[in-house]
Amino acid sequence: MAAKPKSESMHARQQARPDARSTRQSGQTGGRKAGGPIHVTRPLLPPLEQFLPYLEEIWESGWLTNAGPFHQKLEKALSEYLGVQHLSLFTNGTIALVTALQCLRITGQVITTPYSFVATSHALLWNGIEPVFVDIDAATCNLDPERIEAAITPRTTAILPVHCYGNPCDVDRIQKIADTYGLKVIYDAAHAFGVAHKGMSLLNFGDLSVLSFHATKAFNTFEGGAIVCPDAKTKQRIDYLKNFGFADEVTVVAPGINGKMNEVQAAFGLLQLQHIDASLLRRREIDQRYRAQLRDVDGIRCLPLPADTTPNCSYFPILVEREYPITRDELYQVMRQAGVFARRYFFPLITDFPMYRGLASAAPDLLPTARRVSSGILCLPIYPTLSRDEVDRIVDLIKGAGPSALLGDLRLE
Ligand code: T4K
Repeated sequence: MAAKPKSESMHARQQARPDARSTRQSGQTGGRKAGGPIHVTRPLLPPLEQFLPYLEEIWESGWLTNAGPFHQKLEKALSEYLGVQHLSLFTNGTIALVTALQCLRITGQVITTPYSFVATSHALLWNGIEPVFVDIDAATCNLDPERIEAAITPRTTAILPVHCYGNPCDVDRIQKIADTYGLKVIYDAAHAFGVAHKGMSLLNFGDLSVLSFHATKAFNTFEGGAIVCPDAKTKQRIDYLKNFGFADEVTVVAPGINGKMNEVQAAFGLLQLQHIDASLLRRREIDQRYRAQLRDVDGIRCLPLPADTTPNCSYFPILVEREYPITRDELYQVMRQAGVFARRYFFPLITDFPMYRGLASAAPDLLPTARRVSSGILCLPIYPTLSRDEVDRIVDLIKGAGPSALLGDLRLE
C-alpha cells in the first residue's frame, strides 16, 4: 500500500486518539495527572509532537534496527555530550553489563558491592563468575576501597563497583588496587549519566563503564544502555559481541548476544538529548530544595554532595536514623498512604537473595555498613516535572510523620 502523505497520516492519528492533541501540547508531562500519586521517578518525555517526525523517518526508510542511522547518530551525539572517546549502544543496561564482562574475558571471581540493583551481580552469574561481596562506605554508599584488598584471591580477575546514585566511587584508589594486582575495573555506571568528576566525565575511569537508559533513569530511551570504552579496538569487539559475534556476513568471531538498540529507541534518545540539560538543571533545583528543607529535621540525613563532582541528581536518598520518631519502613508506609511512592533503593541487599546468600562473602556480619544503610535508606521522588509544591508536600509529610500519623494510618487499615 502506498504511504499516505505526512499531513494526512497525522490527521488520521488525531482522529483515532481524540486526546492526542492535549497530550502533545502539554509538553513534558511525564505522563502524570495533576493531583495523582507521586512516584519515585517519572520518565523525561519530551512533547509527543516532537517525536513524530523521527517516527515518520523510520517508517519511510524501513530501517528499524541493526546499527541504523539513528543508532549511529546517537552514538556520536552521546560520545560528544558525555565527553567520552567511544560508546556502544545497547538494548538495556543489563545486557551491556553481561557483554562488558565478556568483552574483557572476565572469569573466576569478581569483587562487587551488595548495595545495588540486582542486575549488577546477576551479570556476573550470567557469565559463570562468582561475585565476592565487599562492604560499602557509609558516606558514599559505594564499595569501600579499604576492604577490597582483603577480598582478593588468586581467582580474582576484576572489580565491578557501582557509582551508586551517581556518586563517584573512589576511582583513584580502586585503580591503584587494580594496577597492583593486575585486575580489570568495570564500573556499573547505570546511575551516572552526565556526572563529571575531577574535571572530566566519570565514565572515563576504569577499563569500561556501563550505563542504563531505562525509563527510570535521568536519560532514557524507554529501555536502553551503553558501554563506554577508551579505544576503537575495544568498541569494535563490543559491537561484534552485541551482534551475535558477526564481524561480516559470513564471519562469527565470538559467541555474541543480541544486545542491539533499535531505531525507535535511538531516535528517542536523540530527541531526549535536546531536553537533557534543562532536565538536569531542574533535578538540581529539587535536590537543593529538599536539602534546604530537610536540614533541620531530627533523624533525617541527606547524603552529602560528593566533592569535585558535577552530580546528575538522579536520586534523592535520605537516611532515616534512630532519632527520627518512626522507622524507615513506617515512614515508607505513611508516605504510601498519602500517595507518595518513595522507594527503598537498595533494600533488601543483593546478598539476601537466594542465589547469593549461600556465598561466604554474603555473610551478614561481613557487611555491617551495607546492612545499616539498607535498613535506613529511602529514595524520595525526584524528576523534572515534580513541582515545588509537591516537594514541599513530601517534606511536610516527613516533618509530620510521628507515631500519631502512623496510628492514624493503622486505624484506617
Ligand atoms: N545497575 C544498576 C545499578 C541499576 O540501578 C540498574 C537498573 C541496572 C544495572 C540495570 O539496568 P537496566 O537493565 O534496567 O537498563 C527500576 C528499574 O527497572 C531499573 O532499571 C533500575 N536499575 C532500578 C534502580 O529501578 P524498579 O523495579 O524499581 O522499577 P519500577 O517499575 O518499580 O519503577 C519505579 C517507578 O518509576 C514507578 O513506581 C513509576 C516510575 N516509572 C517506571 C516505569 C518503568 C514510570 O513512571 N514509567 C515507567 O515506564 O526498577
